[in-house]
Amino acid sequence: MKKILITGGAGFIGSHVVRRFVKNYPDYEIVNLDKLTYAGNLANLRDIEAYDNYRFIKADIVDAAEMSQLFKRENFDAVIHLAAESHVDRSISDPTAFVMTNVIGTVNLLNAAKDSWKGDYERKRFYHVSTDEVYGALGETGMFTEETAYDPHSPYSASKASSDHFVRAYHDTYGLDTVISNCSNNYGSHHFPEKLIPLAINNIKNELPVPVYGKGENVRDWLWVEDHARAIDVIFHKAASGETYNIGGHNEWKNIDLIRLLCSIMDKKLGREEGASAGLITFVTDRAGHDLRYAIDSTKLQRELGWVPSLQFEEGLEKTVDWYLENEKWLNDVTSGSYQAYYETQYHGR
Ligand code: NAD
Ligand code: TDX
Repeated sequence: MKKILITGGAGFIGSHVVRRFVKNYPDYEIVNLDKLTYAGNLANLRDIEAYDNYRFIKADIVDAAEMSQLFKRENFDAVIHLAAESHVDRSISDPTAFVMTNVIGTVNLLNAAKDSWKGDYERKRFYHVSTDEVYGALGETGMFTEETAYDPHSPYSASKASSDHFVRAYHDTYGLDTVISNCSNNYGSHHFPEKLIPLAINNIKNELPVPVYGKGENVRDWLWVEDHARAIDVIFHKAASGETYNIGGHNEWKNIDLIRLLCSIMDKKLGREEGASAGLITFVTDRAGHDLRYAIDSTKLQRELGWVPSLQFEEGLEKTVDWYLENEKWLNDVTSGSYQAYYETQYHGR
């Protein structure tokens, strides 16, 4: 029996991790803690919310006193920490929110874990979920390995890099059992439509302009979210204390090529003439400090822990489109209200 705190479980990746652990480990007690910001949505977990081994707590990781009381009361065996402000564009308009949640929130959890475990870290674990963006940007060649020096450029990646450093510092200073993974861009169901793929699906569906930053030359390495959740499962159970693993799909796409592929898939699904949706592509002002290319070398994870991605991108993208087309209510619910205001500010006049 293990009692595991998963933070950010109502978000995109967190909901896939919670679902996987609740279903695959009936003898674990899974506690999902989430503030339910604009990005958190309990509808993501409807299918598992009635499971006996699942519980939800609404709380803010920035509240140090609440985190401390919670850990003392619950006596968790492990933490899988995903709660974060996660959107680069929002970090450019409001960096402080990213420092609060991603840096202060992480330190609050580390302190609460350290204090409640009182130096006895046997069979305890603090797993921090991070991003490839901490490594900065690549040119035309090369890949990020676990040895690549940190070089974050956006307020988002700077806040994630800082949180990674704190996690390592708690391992090195206090002996806390920590693991970190740095993953590339995820895609799949339940992805909030402020990020490229779900935003483009939503706009193509509604025949709205599909905004591509700059010339669409930037490259991202895309991984199916359920492959990420499976990697987290493997690392959580098998990694040695203090380890770091990169997670990625060896699946690099220029943004413009990805959007063209998406348009073609959606033309077929929506019964539109081939090429019709590509006419919606609109080049807009580039993101400030836009990292050119990310590419993850996940050889260490494959070699040491035997994880490999399961799904080809074309197949995964088609599955993702199907999910959005079948879950119109989910999409309509999350794009009503404050989403409209965000969209107007982010893209108006761009
Ligand atoms: P998301 O924005 O979809 O979800 C974040 C969740 O955290 C939301 O449910 C939100 O309500 C919650 N949250 C935010 N602030 C909180 C706070 N102060 N207290 C408690 N809960 C709070 O993010 P995501 O895309 O699912 O990313 C999850 C994690 O994975 C993040 O740490 C992110 O940095 C990392 N990551 C994401 C990607 C990606 O492609 N999306 C890739 C690599 C790593
Ligand atoms: O409207 C858009 N047009 C566009 O061209 C948006 C929203 C994005 N883009 C570009 C910017 C990036 O090059 O598409 C690429 C992907 O953008 P995002 O979906 O915002 O993702 P990215 O900035 O790469 O960051 C993501 O991957 C790493 C997640 O949001 C992070 O949480 C994760 O750590």
